[in-house]
Amino acid sequence: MLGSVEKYLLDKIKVEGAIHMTLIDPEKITLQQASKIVENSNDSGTSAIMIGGSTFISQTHLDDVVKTIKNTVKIPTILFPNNITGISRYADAIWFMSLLNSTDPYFLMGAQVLGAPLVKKYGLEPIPMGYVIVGEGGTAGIVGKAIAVPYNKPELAAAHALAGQYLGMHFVYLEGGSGAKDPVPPEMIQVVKQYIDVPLIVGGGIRTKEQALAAASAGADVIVTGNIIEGIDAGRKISEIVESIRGIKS
Ligand code: 1GP
Repeated sequence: MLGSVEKYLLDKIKVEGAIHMTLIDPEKITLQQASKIVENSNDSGTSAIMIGGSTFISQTHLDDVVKTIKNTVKIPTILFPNNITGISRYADAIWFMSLLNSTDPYFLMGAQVLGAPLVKKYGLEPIPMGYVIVGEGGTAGIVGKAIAVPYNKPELAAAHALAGQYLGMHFVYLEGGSGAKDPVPPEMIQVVKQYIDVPLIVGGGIRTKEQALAAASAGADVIVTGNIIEGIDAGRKISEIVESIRGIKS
């Protein structure tokens, strides 16, 4: 049985083609900023708000950020945790993820074992996702002790993604790293997409509608942007991205 958030995402991808999600890093913002950012993205057509960062976050602040976001938008809130401290009872769902190219068992299965009982206790909807760090990998790659797959080795990224699917992950995420100079190249997205049947999420360094369109045309089902919401005119930028990828079916 699929949970309601996962069903919503799958239906949206089926009907609309590639969709966009907004990533909020609670470490970087105050509550006032959170509410302003989300207000801006309210009419932008973004499909869900992901909440998570790569380093430490106070649990109280995370809870407050999630509550503020939930009071401001109707779309689902999905936790994107880097550790068990990234779990809040106030969200709708959680990417229940494993960092497939981590060299540390903690990020493959350790944190998941510690977090699973909390997910159940809080009634969060877990959405199984295989997370693969590629390219520069950014802070997520360093903190997660990943051996990042270089952009010129798309078949290796595909092998990770397929292994994730075979292990039962419902989504695969190719992560170029927040703020990456170059987003995941379309060639890598294309190769990965040929291997897997589950929806493909792509993020890291996507700043323009052209980059979003290139990723969606190559086969990304979900485009995630984080950094751009912190800039001026964020709502308009997100609308442009949403519009550019609408109707692109993989
Ligand atoms: C990071 O993929 C996301 O986890 C988003 O990256 O902040 O560069 O948009 P940006």
